[in-house]
Amino acid sequence: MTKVKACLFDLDGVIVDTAKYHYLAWKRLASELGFEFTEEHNERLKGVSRMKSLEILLEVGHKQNLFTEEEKLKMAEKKNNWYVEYISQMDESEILKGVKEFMECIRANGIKTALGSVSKNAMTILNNIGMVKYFDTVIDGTKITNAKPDPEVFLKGAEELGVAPNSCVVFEDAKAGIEAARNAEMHCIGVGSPLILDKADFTIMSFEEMTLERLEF
Ligand code: B16
Ligand code: MG
Repeated sequence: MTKVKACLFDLDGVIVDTAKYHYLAWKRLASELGFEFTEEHNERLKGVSRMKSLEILLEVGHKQNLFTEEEKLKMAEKKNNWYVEYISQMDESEILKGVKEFMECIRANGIKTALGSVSKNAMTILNNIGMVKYFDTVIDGTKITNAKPDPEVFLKGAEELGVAPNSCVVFEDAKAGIEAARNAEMHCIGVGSPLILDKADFTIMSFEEMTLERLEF
């Protein structure tokens, strides 16, 4: 049995539900481009990088190959400006249930913690919700070159913590993130539906279900 020495947390969908703000901003862009973008479409963007998300959105609207790289960068910037406006209103009331209690418990028991997010806005969010102090290290979209499912974000986190990958567990809400954890050869707990996150070791619906005892593999 392996005893876990470090927990790596995804941000969007695990610590806070920023997916709703990403959705609002992408929907607004789609609407400007003249097509509908539904919540079901939005599922495909979870854990995916900003530019890859734009490609998926354009595919949904049958508008791929219509724009130059420069135009696409402008669109992504526009979406991000709206998103930044939405997240500037966030505060600690948006931290998902049980997250703080679980993190306090593991840290008190000597388990290290890292953030592993591909978002370039991760530090803004952590500052707004007052959670910077809960992490021994933060790896975000400004520190990596390869988005999930590439394992870079989690491998970098483990390296900075000085913990071997097989003693790490990743908490993830997205298929791409679970795949990244698997590619890093780490344990993985899905946050969300077991039907969607079927490659996780097990899933929880909320951190209120998590205990120290469940961190043994
Ligand atoms: P940004 P995570 C991801 O964060 C989101 O799930 C994904 O929807 C978003 O496109 C991506 O960050 C990039 O975010 O545009 O803020 O740089 O789930 O890895 O914490
Ligand atoms: Mg996520």
